[in-house]
Amino acid sequence: MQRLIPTLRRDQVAEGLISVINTLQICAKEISYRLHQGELAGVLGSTLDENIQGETQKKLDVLSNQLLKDILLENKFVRAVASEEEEGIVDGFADGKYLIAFDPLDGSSNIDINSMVGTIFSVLPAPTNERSGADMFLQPGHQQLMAGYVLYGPSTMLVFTTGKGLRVFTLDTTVGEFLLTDENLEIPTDTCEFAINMSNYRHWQPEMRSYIDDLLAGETGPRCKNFNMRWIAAMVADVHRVLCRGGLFTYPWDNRKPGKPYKLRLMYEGNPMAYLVEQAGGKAHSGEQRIMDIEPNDIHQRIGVILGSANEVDTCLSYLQGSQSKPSNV
Ligand code: FBP
Repeated sequence: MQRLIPTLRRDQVAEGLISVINTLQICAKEISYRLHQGELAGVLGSTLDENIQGETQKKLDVLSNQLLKDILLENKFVRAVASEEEEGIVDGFADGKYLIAFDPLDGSSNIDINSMVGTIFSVLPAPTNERSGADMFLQPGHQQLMAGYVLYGPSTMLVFTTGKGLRVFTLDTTVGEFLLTDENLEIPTDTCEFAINMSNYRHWQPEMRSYIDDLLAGETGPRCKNFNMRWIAAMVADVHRVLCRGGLFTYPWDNRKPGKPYKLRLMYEGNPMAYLVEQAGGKAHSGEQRIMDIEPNDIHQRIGVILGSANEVDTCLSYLQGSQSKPSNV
């Protein structure tokens, strides 16, 4: 089986990006080790702090963030990093070519129940103009040079793209190496599976409720087929399932918190996942536009997310845009 770095060389990926992914996989192995040690490593549970998003920080959120930050900032190709756990960006090398945005441990509420979590990353070019600070990161997702995630599940997997399809590597713990296990994941165009936090039903727009109502109506409803639902409560794991066998994942607009209608973050959740999904033949939309075309206004900006099997994303959008003629059998 092929190892990570030779695969990238074969794909003629730029040396700087190879160096960055190499650094990321070093961090991933360390985080994976701590997670698999679980309670034995004494890192489960929460800190007494909240992150800048107002969410309780898990000890492993803090540890993963520190690891990624420290190790990435030693890489001479890294100009700066932005993290879910950091209010501002952290500068690296002044002549570094790349900006890395990451969610160090997505789905961290799953840690204490020994369920799946992951690290999500997005690599952008460092601007050559006068831009500095957080402004450097404010580029639309279609500028990403590389994006991916590490899924810490029963096995640890590294899934990423440099714009030439999706590569999937699995950590072989006997040799401590990521080995290529899938060359080119592709998302089926149609699906019978969806992922949404149903407990928010009453907070959604009527159009989203109507779309979900029709999925739930099954084969006797307007969609004329039965749909199954899955919700792992970690975007990284839900998107991984969508990449592996199709599906629709959404975290839509809701009105739970006045002025804060979205949950997921653009720079280190929406954009990297959108890049992967599109590379796998799927679609990723905010409900208003293609996610990768959004011009960001803040490194912690939140957006709506609807992604997955292309035809199902289109159907969902047709409800949201009020243009659906009741589908017969999509
Ligand atoms: P964190 O990165 O802070 O854990 O939050 C993001 C997230 O976990 C997503 O991965 C997931 O889709 C969503 O929150 C789950 O939200 P909910 O609490 O509604 O199930």
